Amino acid sequence: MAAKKLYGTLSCPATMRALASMFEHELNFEFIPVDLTGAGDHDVKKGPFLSLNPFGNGLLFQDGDSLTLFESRAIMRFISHQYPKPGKEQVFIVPKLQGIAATWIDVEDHQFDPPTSKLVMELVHKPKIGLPTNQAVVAEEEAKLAMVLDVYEERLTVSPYLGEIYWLDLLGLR
Ligand SMILES: N[C@@H](CCC(=O)N[C@@H](CS)C(=O)NCC(=O)O)C(=O)O
Repeated sequence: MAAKKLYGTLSCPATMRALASMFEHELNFEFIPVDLTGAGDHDVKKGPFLSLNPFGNGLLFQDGDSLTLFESRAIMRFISHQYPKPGKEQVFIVPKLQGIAATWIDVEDHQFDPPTSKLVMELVHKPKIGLPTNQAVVAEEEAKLAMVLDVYEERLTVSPYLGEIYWLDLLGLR
C-alpha cells in the first residue's frame, strides 16, 4: 500500500490539528514541509499542489493513492472513522450523537478559532517580527472569545464533553 503523506507547515494550527490526529491514531506517515511564502520545493500556490488543494492553504493529506483531503477537521474526522482506536470511541454511530459532535466541531471552527487565530497573530506573531500589536483588535477579539468561553462553560455544566451528552439524556431517562 502506498504511504500516507501529510503536507503542511509546523507553525500552522491546521497542520498541528491533522498531526495530532495522526499521532493519536499511531499512523505511519511521511511529513512533507511546505513553505507558505511560495519558496522551497512545494509551492502551495502553484501547479501540482494547487490542483489537489484548490485554496492553496498549505495543508494536504494523502492516504496512499486512494484519497487526498484538505481541511484539517475533515482530515481528523476521516482518520477517526478509517483508523478507529478500539475501546477509545471517537466516532459516534448514533445519528443524534453524530449531530451533536458535528455541531461542536463546527462551533470550534466558526466561533472559537477565528478570534483565537487573530489574537495569536496580534499577541505572538506580530511581536516576533517586530510589528506593533493592534490593541483595538485585541480588545475586540478578546470580547468575542470570552463569549465563546462562556458558552463552553455553560455547555459543560450539562454534558461531559462539548460534543457529547450523558447517556441517560440520550436514552431519555432523565
Ligand atoms: N480551514 C483550513 C485552514 C488552513 C489554514 O489556515 N492555513 C493557513 C496556514 S495556518 C494558510 O495556509 N494561510 C495562507 C493562505 O491561505 O494563503 C484548515 O483547517 O485546514
